[in-house]
Amino acid sequence: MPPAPVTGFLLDVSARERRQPAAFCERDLTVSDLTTLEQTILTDIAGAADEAALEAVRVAALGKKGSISALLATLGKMAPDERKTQGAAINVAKDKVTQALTARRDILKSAALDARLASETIDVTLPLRDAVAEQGRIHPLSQVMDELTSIFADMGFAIAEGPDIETDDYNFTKLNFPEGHPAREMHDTFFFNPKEDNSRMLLRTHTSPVQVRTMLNQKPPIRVVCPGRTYRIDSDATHTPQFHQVEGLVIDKGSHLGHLKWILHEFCKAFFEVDHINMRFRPSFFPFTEPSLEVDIQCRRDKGEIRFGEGEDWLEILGCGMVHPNVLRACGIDPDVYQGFAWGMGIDRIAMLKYGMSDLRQLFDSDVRWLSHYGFKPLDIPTLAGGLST
Ligand code: 2NM
Repeated sequence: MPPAPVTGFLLDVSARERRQPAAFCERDLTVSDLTTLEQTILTDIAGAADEAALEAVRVAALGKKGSISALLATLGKMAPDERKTQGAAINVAKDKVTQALTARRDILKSAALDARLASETIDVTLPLRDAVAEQGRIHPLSQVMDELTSIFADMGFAIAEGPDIETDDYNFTKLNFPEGHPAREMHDTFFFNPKEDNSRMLLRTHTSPVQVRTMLNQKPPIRVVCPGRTYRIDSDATHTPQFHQVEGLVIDKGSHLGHLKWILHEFCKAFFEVDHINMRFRPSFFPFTEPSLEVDIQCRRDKGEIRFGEGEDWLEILGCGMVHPNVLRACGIDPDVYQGFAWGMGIDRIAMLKYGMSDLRQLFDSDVRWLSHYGFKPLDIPTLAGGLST
């Protein structure tokens, strides 16, 4: 059986119901319906837990397809009288909903802000974390090298460097270590294999060959300091096969031991950052100087700490002397016109003393935990004016 023909009335109603919210068609609208709609929306507003939920309620009521907008759209089809009363009632409901939305939004906004303030607290008493670029550390040996060179540069010395691989001639012969002389055995030397002409290169056993190169290349007066890596076959608790030295050289017509003592005294005060220090000069022997001296500084050791300028102990820190005439001659300087003095000092041990390290080998371990404790910040560059180590 075919379906019964649909009457115009029924069709009309169903069409209206498809367009409009089911319970609130314009023809059915009563005061109590509007109140119910308004109540429903206000309840939804009050129940919206956050700003997104509130926005959904607003769209459902006041958006293009919202329930209140739909009611307002029906006004156009009403008789003028009806439009007046219904229009006023709907607009009152719309205003209430709008006000409720605004009030609820304010509450939710400030609640959201409170929640953020509670969860994003900053403890201003926490220590600053270094920027990535500032997390690296300068190795204490590099720091000490920088301290030494800034002290001597401040006194007017030039800084000179040379190669780690040297000739036998520059490392020994020109420094008055005669061929086959036992003095050469004082330095246990790393030699390379001999070349065809039987000469041998070596790893420099001291930085003195840099001074040889300076004397060969410059005319006096000379004031130079040479820091760098040095090598000797020696490995135990207090020696590493590679170590560091700084040597100094002054050559002029009237240079004498008094000048040398003043320079070393000023250097020690500046390096150990004390106003007063006692030094002791003892006679010694080096092939390249005559006379030769060893220098001790007075100190007190207690409980692993060392203090300078007081106490009963003496600490040997360097060797020095007047440059031997044979060395001057071998380096093209006339010893009847010029004279000079020189000194040499191991850096590793004085770095440990100054910064309270217990084991020499830690300097060469490349342990990043050790370095983050003993290392220096890259921008804290040592200067005499700004402080060497602080
Ligand atoms: C020392 C002790 C004494 C020294 C001598 C020279 C040169 F090249 F001028 F002859 N340079 N360094 C010297 C003098 C080094 O180290 C303990």
